Amino acid sequence: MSADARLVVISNRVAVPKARGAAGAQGGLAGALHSALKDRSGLWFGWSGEESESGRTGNVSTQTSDGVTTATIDLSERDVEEYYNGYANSTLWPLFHYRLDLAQYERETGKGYERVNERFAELVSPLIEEDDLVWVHDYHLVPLGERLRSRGLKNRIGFFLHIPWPATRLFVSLPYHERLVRTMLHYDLIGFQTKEWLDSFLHYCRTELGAEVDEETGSVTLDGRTTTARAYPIGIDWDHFSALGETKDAWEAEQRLATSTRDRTAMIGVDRLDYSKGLPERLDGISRFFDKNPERTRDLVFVQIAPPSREDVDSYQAIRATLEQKAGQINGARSEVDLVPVRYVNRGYSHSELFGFFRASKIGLVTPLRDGMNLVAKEYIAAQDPEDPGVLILSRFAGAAAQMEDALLVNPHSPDDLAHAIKTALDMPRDERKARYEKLIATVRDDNVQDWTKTFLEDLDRVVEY
Ligand code: ADQ
Repeated sequence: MSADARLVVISNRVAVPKARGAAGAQGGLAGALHSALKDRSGLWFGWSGEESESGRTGNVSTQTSDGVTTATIDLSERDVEEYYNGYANSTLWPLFHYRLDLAQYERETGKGYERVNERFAELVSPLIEEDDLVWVHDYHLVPLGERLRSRGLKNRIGFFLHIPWPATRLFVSLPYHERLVRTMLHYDLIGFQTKEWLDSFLHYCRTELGAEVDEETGSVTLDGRTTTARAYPIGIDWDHFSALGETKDAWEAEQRLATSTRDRTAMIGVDRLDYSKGLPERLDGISRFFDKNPERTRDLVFVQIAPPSREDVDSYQAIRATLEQKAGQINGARSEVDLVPVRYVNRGYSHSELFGFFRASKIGLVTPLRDGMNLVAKEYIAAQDPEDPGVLILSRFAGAAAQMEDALLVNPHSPDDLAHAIKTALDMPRDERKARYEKLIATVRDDNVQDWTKTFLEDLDRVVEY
C-alpha cells in the first residue's frame, strides 16, 4: 500500500454532510472519523438512518463534500428491527456492557444481523478499489470482514470496537459466540479501546477457541490464519474542540449557566440517555451527598444533559422514566423557591454550547457503569480554564480511567463513594485542581483522535498481507 492509499470507512451510521451539525448527538464516532477521512479523500459507507421498502434498499446514494464521499443505503423496517434495535442494541450492547440481565437472545434477530452484514458486504464491495485500506467500525458489523473476504476482497481490513469486550465468563453466555469471534479473525487488525478489553479478547481466543496467542505482539493464530489485536485508546479532536472555546456560542452558553447558578458550584453530566452511563446511580450518589451534607444544599447545582437515544428499545424507555422519578424525588425533597438542586435536560446541544457549559461547571461528573472509552470526560477537561480548572469525577469502569488517573476515580455503584468524591471536589484547593488538570490535559491534548487514527492505520498498513 502506498502512503496515500484511500481510506474506506464502514460503520453502521454515516454522518452525511447536511446532518453533520448534529454530529455530537450521534456519539463520539462521527467527529472522529470525519477528520481521518478528510485527510485521505476517503469514502464512508453505512446506513442512512432511513427506513424504506425492501425493494429500494439496494440503492446506494452517494455525495461528496469537503473531500469526503459518503455512500449510504436505506434499511427495511424489518432490518432495523432485527439488526439494529434487535441484535446490535438488545443483545450485543447490553452483553458487552456487562448487563446480562438486559440482554435478549432471539434467533430471528441474529439472522437479521447476519443478513444486514451480508447486504453491507454486497453493496460496499463494488466501491472498494484494489489498494484501499478498509476500516470497519463497531459491534454492528463484527462479521463484515469475513463477508467481504468471501467476496474475494484481498485488501487490508481493520476493525475497531468502540465498546468494551466482556470477560470470557460473561461472553460465553452469547449463543453462537464462537461463530461470531471466528468471523472476527478474518480482519487483519482488531483494535480495542483499552488493554483490559484486549486482554479479555485474547483470553477468550486462547481458552475457548484454542487459538495460538502471543500476548506480547497481540497476534492470534487459528486455522493457519493470523490476525493482530491491540489497544488503541480513542481521543478527541483536540484542535477542533479547543478552538470552540473562542466561539460566541461557547461564550454565551458559559455565561448562561454561570449567571443562572450565581454563587453556587455547577456540577455537570452530559451523556446519551443510556443505562450504561450510570445515570440513576449518579442521582443516588447526589442524593446521598445532600443527605450527608444538608448544610451544603445551597452550594451545589447539578445539571444533567441527556438527550434520548434508541427510543425504540424498551430498556431505553424504562431508564427515562426512572431518571425523571429520581430527579423529581431529589428536587421534591430539597427545592426552595429560589433553588432547584437538579436540572435534568432531555435534549442535545452543539459542541460549542457544551464547551461553554463544561467551562462554567467546576465539577464534571462522568460515571458510567461500563464504557469503552468516554469522550465526555476528555471534552470536560479540554474545556477547563487552565488557571482555575474544575475537577473531573470519573468512573473507574470507563476506558478513559486507564489514561486519566488524576481524575477523582470512583466506583459508580457506590452512592457513598460518589458522595465523598463530590465533597472532595467541592473543597479541593486551586493548587491541587491545577496539578491534576495539568496531568490530565497532557493526555487529552496529546492522545487525540488524529493520533489514534494515524497509529491504527499505520499498524494496519504494516500487518502481513492477507
Ligand atoms: P458514546 O457511548 O456515544 O460513544 P461518548 O464517548 O461519551 O459515548 O461520546 C459521546 C459524544 O456525544 C461526545 O462527543 C459528547 O459530547 C456527545 N454528546 C453526549 N451527550 C450530548 C448532548 N446532550 N448533546 C450533544 N452532544 C452530546 C461510543 C462508546 C464510547 C466511546 C465512543 C468513541 O460507547 O465508550 O468513547 O463511542 O469511541
